[in-house]
Amino acid sequence: MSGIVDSIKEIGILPVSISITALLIILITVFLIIRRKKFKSVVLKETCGVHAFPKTTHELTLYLKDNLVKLLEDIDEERFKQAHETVEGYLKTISENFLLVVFGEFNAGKSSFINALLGEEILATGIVPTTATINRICYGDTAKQEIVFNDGRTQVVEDKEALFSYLVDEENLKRIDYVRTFYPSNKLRHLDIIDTPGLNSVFTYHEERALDFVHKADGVLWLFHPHQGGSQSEKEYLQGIKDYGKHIIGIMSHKDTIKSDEDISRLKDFIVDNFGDFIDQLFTISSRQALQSTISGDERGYVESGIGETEEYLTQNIFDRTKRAKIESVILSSQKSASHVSMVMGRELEQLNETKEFWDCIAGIIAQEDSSINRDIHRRVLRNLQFYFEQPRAFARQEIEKVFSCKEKFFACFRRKRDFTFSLNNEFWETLDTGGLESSIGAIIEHIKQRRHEILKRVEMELIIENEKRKKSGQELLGIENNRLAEEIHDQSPFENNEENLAQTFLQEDVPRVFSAHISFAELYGTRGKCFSQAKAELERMVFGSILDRQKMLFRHIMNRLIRMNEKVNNRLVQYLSACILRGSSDPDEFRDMMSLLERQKKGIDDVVDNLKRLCVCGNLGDESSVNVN
Ligand SMILES: Nc1nc2c(ncn2[C@@H]2O[C@H](COP(=O)(O)OP(=O)(O)OP(=O)(O)O)[C@@H](O)[C@H]2O)c(=O)[nH]1
Ligand SMILES: [Mg+2]
Repeated sequence: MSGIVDSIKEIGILPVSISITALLIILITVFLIIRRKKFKSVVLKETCGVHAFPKTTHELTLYLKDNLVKLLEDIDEERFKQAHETVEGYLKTISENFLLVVFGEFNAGKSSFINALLGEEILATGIVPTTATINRICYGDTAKQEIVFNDGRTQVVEDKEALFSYLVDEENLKRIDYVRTFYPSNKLRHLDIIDTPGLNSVFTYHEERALDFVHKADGVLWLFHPHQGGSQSEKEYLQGIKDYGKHIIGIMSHKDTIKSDEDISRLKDFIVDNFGDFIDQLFTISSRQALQSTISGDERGYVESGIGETEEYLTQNIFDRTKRAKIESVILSSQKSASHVSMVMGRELEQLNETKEFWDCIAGIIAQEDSSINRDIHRRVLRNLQFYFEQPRAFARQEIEKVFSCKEKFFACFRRKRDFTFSLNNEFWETLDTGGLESSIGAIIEHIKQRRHEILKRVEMELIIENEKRKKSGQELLGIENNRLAEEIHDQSPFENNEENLAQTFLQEDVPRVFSAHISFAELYGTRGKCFSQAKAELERMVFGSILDRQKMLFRHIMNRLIRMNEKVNNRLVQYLSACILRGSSDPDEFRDMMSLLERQKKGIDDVVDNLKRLCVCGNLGDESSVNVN
């Protein structure tokens, strides 16, 4: 025991701290391994139910099919069909060779670079646009070339000259799908290189076909000519390739034609400044020097040419791991397609959200304003009704006053001749044709005027006769002059100035009520049993009561009409918004369902994109030999 203590003492402080550090390192490493394992199982458990990282094309295909392809299939919308087909296309090629596609403007040095890379002049090169068709360079035990026709037939090419003269004919060119070049290079074991006709060359037909390889490419080499490069069209092509999520490696050729190292860095800087966003790396090489030194075994020339550095990069990233690189390429391309769909959906969701907010806001305002709008309408209508009914009210008041003042005057004149006044009164009202009142205000006015005139004449006659009698019998004459009474009665007529007003709007409907009240009054008054003030009060109650009822009714009617109008406007607004913006749906619930479906779909796709990103970034895909291309 004491031995152990002694030995600890002997070890001292420093070695103890070293052991603690070692222990910590071990613990952190164990923790990281556990975390990594956990991450792997979580990622794939959540997604494809596979508990290991996809080490085979089969596993990845399964994952993508079960998730991304299925999701895109379920979306079932025309505009996402292309993404669906693209991802399916990637999956179909997953077991095929890695496709390294060489693009660039014509004469940039594409074919020469491939020759330099493979160490033999297997492709034709030249200062005029040379590569007329797509050239696929694959592994073969022996070097040979064949033409693959559009119908699938193949024809072996005897020599380069024969091929060249065959391709000069444009008609022949149209019959060709591509030219296949077999070459025994280990670099080509699991990789095909595609040499393309230069962009902006004369071979437009095959140039277009070359662009078909943009999305098929697993890796892209872009050749820049140091003295001709930097065009806008190059930028556009590069942007297009980048949009497909492809890795692009930039190669500036013709290094041997650049005078000084300074110029080399200046030209490199120019390319990086202008195209740096598109390319992962930029290498400067002399294909001519590289090929020559490979053939002649000139090691110094080989190093000087710059091909070594390029080759090393390509070996590390592609040639030595083509199967992995292929999987990564499929992951990246699928991720790009899915991201695109997600982006489109995101934009659409944003728009729909804005619409929904706008819609909800309008609905809120309508709901809030409804009562205040109605209150406002209420006030306005009430005010107007007061105004409108002022006229019938005044009219009724005048009528009542007039009737009574006339009668009072008559009573004053004919204190002893009451019967006459009664008969006069009855006659006036009885002759009024109430049946046709509603249809013609003018007729009423005319009737009233005529009857008044007749009554006036008769009153005047009665007065004259009465006074004649009085004169004969020496009695006191009645104090009111005939014409003065006539004038007074005439002036009291409310119809003289109101004709126009009466003919207007709802006043028309109220006049008959006032008159029918008059008729009742006449009947009432005709019973003789009631005293004057009582009769007047009764008449007022009837007339004003009827006006008030009418007023209320009209008010209710106007209110209902306005509310209905308001509802119609609201409904129409909702319908408009629904029809125009809500993807053809006029049903708010349907709209909300659509939005949540879109949200769910986007979420599903985003999850897959996240997983694919993690696979690319964190995925230690292991060494090449562990990849099983099944
Ligand atoms: N000095 C020098 N010449 C080169 C180099 N690379 C290519 N060339 C020459 O440039 C010309 C065009 O080269 P190609 O390889 O045919 O160019 P390309 O891009 O394939 O051209 P197209 O097939 O017509 O699109 C040829 O004459 C080549 O010999 C280089 O690095 N140095
Ligand atoms: Mg070429």
